[in-house]
Parts: sequence; C-alpha cells; structure tokens
Amino acid sequence: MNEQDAPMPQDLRATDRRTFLSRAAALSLAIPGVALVSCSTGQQEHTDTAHGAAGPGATTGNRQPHNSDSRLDSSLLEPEHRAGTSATGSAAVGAPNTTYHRWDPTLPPPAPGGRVQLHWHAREAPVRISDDTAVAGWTFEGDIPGPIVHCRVGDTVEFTLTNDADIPHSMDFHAAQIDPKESFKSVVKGQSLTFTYRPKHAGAFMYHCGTAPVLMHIGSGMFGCIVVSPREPLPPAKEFVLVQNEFYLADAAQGVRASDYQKMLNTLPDIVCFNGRPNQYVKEPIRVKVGDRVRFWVVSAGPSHPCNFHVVGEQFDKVYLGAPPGNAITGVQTFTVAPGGGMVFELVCDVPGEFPFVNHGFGHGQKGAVGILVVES
Ligand SMILES: [Cu+2]
Repeated sequence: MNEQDAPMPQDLRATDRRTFLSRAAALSLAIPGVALVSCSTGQQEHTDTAHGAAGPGATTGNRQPHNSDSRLDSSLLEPEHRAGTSATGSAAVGAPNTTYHRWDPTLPPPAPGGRVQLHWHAREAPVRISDDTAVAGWTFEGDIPGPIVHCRVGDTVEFTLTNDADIPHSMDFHAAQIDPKESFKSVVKGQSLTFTYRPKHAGAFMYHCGTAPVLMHIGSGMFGCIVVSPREPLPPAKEFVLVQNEFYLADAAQGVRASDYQKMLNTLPDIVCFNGRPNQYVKEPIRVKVGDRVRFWVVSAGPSHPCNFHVVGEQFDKVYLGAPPGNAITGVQTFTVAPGGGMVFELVCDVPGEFPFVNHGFGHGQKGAVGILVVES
C-alpha cells in the first residue's frame, strides 16, 4: 500500500473536509453534493446569529467573507428535488398554464422624493420565456429578470427581501457600497432582511442573489438592473434597459425546463437573451422616432458571458463606461459589457429603418441575444 492509498485518520479527514468546504464556501463555490457531506458531519463550527434587521433564521457566515454558508447551500434543504436543477418547490408548478408576456424595456422615471422603498419577495415560479418554453425560475418578484429600479445618485434605497422559497436567497446590489456580510447575507424561508444604501455613482448596475452557489442562483433567474441616474439629468432621450442573461436548461418535464447546474459549469448556454426572453424584440421591436436620442442601459447578468453590444447600421455617439456623464467614449461600433457589469450606450437616430441590436459575439446573438430598434419617420 503506498502512501496515497493509506486511509486518512478520521479527525484529519474531517479537518481537511472542513477546510475545503470553508474555502469553497468563501468563494461562493459550494456545490451540490459536497455541501451535503458537510451537513452530514454534524460538526458545524459556528451558530446562527441574528442581528441588524434580519430575522432569527438569517445567518452571518461570520468566519467567511460574503454570505456563503454551506448550511444554507441550495442543495441542502430539498434533497428530493431534481438533483442540480432549479426544479425546486413551486418553481415548476403550473408551468403549462403560464403565459408569455413581452418584458417592457422602458426605463421608468426615477423614484420621486429621493427615496426608493422596495419590499420584494424571493419566489420560485415558472416563467414562460417563449411560446414553447417555460423555465423553472428562481425569481425576485416572480419574473426574470426582476423589476427595474431607477433612482438618482445620493437617493436613499431602502430594500427589504422576504423569502417565500424553501431555499435560502439573498440580494446583492452592485450599486451599493455596504458591508456584504451583513446586508447581502442569506435569508431563510419566511424571514426578511432590510438594508439601506445611497448610490454613490451613476450607471447601470446589476443586482442578483448572492447565495451559494451564486452561479446557480443567477443562472436560475435571480438578477436584474438598477439604473442610477446622475443628479444633473443626462440629455433627454428614449431610455431602455437591456439585461442580457444565459439560460442553461435541462430537458422538459411536465411542461417546464429546469435550469441545469452542470450545464452552467460547462458555460455552454442553450439561450442567450435580452430581458429574459430570446428574440423578444425581434417579434415585438422597440420603437422610436427619427431624431430621437436613444439610451440603452445595458447590464450583462451572465452568469458567465459578456454582452458585446452593437447596433447594426448605427454607431454609438457615446458609450459611458461608468458614472455618466463621465467616462464617455465616442464613435463606438461595439463595446463589451462584462458579466456583472453595466454600461450606457447612446445613439441618435438620424434615418428611419429597422436596426438590429445584437450581441456581436454571434454564437450568442444566434441563441437569442438580438432585437430590433424600429426608427419611424
Ligand atoms: Cu437565490
């Protein structure tokens, strides 16, 4: 028997296992199965601590950065669900009767009074993303993406998350500068968590669930966009929000396709799209008039791929790389929005026509990340 075959002493194996899990969880990489082993050891090293506005079920993950706590891993609480997929709880219930709707990309006006109060629910729900496909969604407020939020720099955003789902969820706003261990921590079923922040910079910011494994939670639908406008308004424009995401889907079962964690790890998506529906703005375009300035607030939610944003037959007068009106570059054909990033794209429609807007990484454009901007005379 060589050294590698020798049985590891029980205490050493447990220590190594805990060390590995601690590191994996700290990186939000806890994976189904691995975390289950952690749970079965019965050797938890810290206890839940409720403080702040969190309920007693929320945890601090106090040995780890971020909110990753392997006891709250998505795989733990529903061992009967289809392994490694989003077909949990009510995520697939009623899917055949779920109707399709176009996701309105219009940027709503900023919240009045300098204060945004949001009370959202983390929900499992089927979401129909095309006539022939419903996905088993993990959602904020029942849709993919979650709602658009619009405020101005310096406004107060007061956010409450209530978790209606069996699996823990959380909220991570990229527009916030805040202690993530406190505010972005996981919330268990029936509990709520409130936090408040004031955005420091303007821009298109992603929000998403940050519960481990983050890949699974974003990949199953828990993401969206908060637009932070500068205090001094940008030039008048027709403003739209485009959030690109990928879907990694298992085969249909009972009229629904669940998100597949192993496919997410392989990063070869079935669908890439804007605002949660492949080709939706080809079927029902975005419409403006000649002479309009058009401003796209583009977020790439990933979970793993960028958006190489381009409008066929147009050039961007300006692309704000961040903090508009600062950081503008001009005369741009295509610019890449990183996963987890957001940028602002402006063009002026000088001539009428139908202008496709695409992810110019065409393997992804072909999978649904394409729409049409109709400019009417
Ligand atoms: Cu989540």
